[in-house]
Amino acid sequence: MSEKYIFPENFWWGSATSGPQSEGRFNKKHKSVFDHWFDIEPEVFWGKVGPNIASNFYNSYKEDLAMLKDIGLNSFRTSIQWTRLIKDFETAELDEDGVRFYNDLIDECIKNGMTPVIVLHHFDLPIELYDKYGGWESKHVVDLFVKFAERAFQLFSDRVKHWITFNEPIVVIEGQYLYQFHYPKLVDGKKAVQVMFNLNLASSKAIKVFREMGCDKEGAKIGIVLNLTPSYPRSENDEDVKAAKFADDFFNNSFLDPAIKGSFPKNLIKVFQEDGVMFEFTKEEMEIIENNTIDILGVNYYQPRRIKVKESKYDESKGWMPDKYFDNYEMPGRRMNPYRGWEIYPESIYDIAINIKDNYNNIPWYISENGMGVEGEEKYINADGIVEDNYRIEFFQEHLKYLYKGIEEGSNCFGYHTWTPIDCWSWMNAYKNRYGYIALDLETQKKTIKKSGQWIKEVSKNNGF
Ligand code: BGP
Repeated sequence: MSEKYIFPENFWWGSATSGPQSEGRFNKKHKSVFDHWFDIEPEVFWGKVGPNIASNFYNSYKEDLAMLKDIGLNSFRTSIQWTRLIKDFETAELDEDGVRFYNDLIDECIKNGMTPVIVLHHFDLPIELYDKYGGWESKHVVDLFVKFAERAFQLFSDRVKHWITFNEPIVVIEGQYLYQFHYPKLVDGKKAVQVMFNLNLASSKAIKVFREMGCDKEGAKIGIVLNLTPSYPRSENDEDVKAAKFADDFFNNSFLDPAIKGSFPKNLIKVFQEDGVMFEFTKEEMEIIENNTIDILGVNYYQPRRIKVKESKYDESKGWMPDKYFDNYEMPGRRMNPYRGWEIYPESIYDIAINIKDNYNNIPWYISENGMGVEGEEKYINADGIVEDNYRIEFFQEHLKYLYKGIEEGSNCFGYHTWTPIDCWSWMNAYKNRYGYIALDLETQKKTIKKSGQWIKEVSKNNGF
């Protein structure tokens, strides 16, 4: 690898947050599943801190966006909350204050020279739609989402040229239907598989409407953000390799394939059919998925997945679970981020880049999240009051070097966004681990640029380091 890393022209140096994690619930007329969960069970959230105030972005977006400009960012991703923009979910009647807020936010972003990237769903299903219809289990909810998407395109696509249907749809399945970290913490593999199909369908239907409205003709692009966790087998032994392939199909390719190739991985469908958990679909729905693939892909990368053949006894009491086909493997000597409990393995970014190039038509893509959550950053505050987060700078540099190598070998990557610009609310972990370029004092809401914020400014200016 070379010693200077200069990235392609017009490269995106940016950062991402989401509506529910930054705005606070101010003036929001509806509750998302997370709002509701916090209202009924605040004790499950770290320090009993919920999304009510979050990072106060609803009130401070002007100052916040000016700070992002200050640290050199040229692009910024957030999400529109369905529960803020829409007053009546059935008719998609608009909430006037929601319209005003997102209009101003987008204008302000552009005024500050940052390309806005707008997501339509970041884990924030309206609770009413879960209670009434079972949320993503229901095809009616899929259609209501499409109505919401259509409204957003009508309102903002004159200025927003990069749209994302879903952020990390597999996490909805893992959190809500398999591993109990999203409300209402079900363990139901069959429903999980139906939701896998329905979320793919919702994304494709929204893309279809986007193109029917002619947004693409006005130069706008649409895609999806997937958290790719490449599965590495414990050994080259056939059984380990097969287990890793299944994990890849279930956790990554179940969205990557439909989004880019318009079809589901064959082996996965075979397993679903043989195990009696196949999703319900019509021929027409499958054609919608086939014909409405994405223009751009966002990849959130935090950690790899290490897999071995199933050795533990499968717990039948849980019904069908993907875990029937693999065990997670704790590789000896792996490097960990102890605060988040995630392995640090920057090499994966290169593997992802090459996989997209070789197996996914070298579609234009970008890193839409990469970051390191650290607890207790106060202890790194220096005499000037600045968090000296050298570990974060090193983390970014290491990942960028592998991204660079992938680009050098022809992968079509156009940007690098970190998670997150300003410390924000992290679901059940609330404000335990901080990820930002900018520190947030939760008591006073004061925001201070960290050393990594000064660092990215230089990187962005030089288009590399
Ligand atoms: C991603 C999500 C983000 C964000 C990030 C950090 O999975 O898209 O919403 O929260 O991970 O993870 P966490 O907040 O769980 O530490």
